[in-house]
Amino acid sequence: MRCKFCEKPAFIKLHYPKMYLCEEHFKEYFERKVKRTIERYKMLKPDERVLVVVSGGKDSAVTAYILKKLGYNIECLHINLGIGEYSEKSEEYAKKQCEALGVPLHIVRVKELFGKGIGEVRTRRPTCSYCGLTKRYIFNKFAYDNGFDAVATGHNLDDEASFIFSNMMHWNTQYLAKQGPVTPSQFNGKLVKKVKPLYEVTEREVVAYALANGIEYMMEECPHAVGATTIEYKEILNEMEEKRPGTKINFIKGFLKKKHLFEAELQEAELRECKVCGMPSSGEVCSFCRFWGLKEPIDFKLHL
Ligand code: Q46
Ligand code: ZN
Ligand code: ZN
Repeated sequence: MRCKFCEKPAFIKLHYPKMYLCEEHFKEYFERKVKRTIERYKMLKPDERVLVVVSGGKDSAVTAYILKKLGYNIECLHINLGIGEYSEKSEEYAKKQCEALGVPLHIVRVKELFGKGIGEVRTRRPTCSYCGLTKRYIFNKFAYDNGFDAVATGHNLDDEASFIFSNMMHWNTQYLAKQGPVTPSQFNGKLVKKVKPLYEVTEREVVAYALANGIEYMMEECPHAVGATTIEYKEILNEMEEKRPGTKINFIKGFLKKKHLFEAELQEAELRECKVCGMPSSGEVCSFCRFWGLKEPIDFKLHL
């Protein structure tokens, strides 16, 4: 098969829209699509300082790569979760990726902060639940302490569609109301704006783009991800996508149109300042400080 736009052999067959593309035209297509996503949802202004959270995996690596290519002012943050060899390897990949891009990389290690890694805490809380809480707090506080205008994460279309699908299955309207490609800055800037530039590209396209650009990334899954139900939802959506190309993107777009229905149900908890760290919290002490038993805030300010 040949590329739709030139004589070169096809590098990829896209299912929606259905077409064959050579490597060069696929790169162009992917970059144009991400650029359009950023513009459509008004994610970033050209002069904003953006912190990209890089895990070592493909999605965040591609996010950093493409934002740099599109001319954004980016720096990267890697959070080493302290999950044994998995975290050591992930950090190595994050370093390689940022070196190849020529972008500053900051590293925060959970084990250095608390003496324990994710998965080593004795708690009734599920591992992924406090892992998520910890990551979200650290990247937001890091961005706030260092004056970044936005945090970019690598969530792709498959992640978003499966997340919305699973939350609909459980009618978690509170979560649904808060989902989207952009979360604006709130609470006097203490909650930094969050953006997802890969919101409209599929996982398959991200893998192909990484391959086309020689981006190396960590392929192993986190040991705690095994058996996660989100993987099952992804499989169901992939099956539907195969039968009806466009299922995922239409699902997401439909959701964004109807999101106001969930927003109407939203009971916004009154936010106040956490007594320990001063960051937004629904209770007297925020869930991060409570979980890790902090007595003083962690200061991530870089002393350059
Ligand atoms: S939440 Fe859970 Fe992930 Fe944290 S413990 Fe591993 S699988 S890394 S995206
Ligand atoms: Zn071509
Ligand atoms: Zn706190």
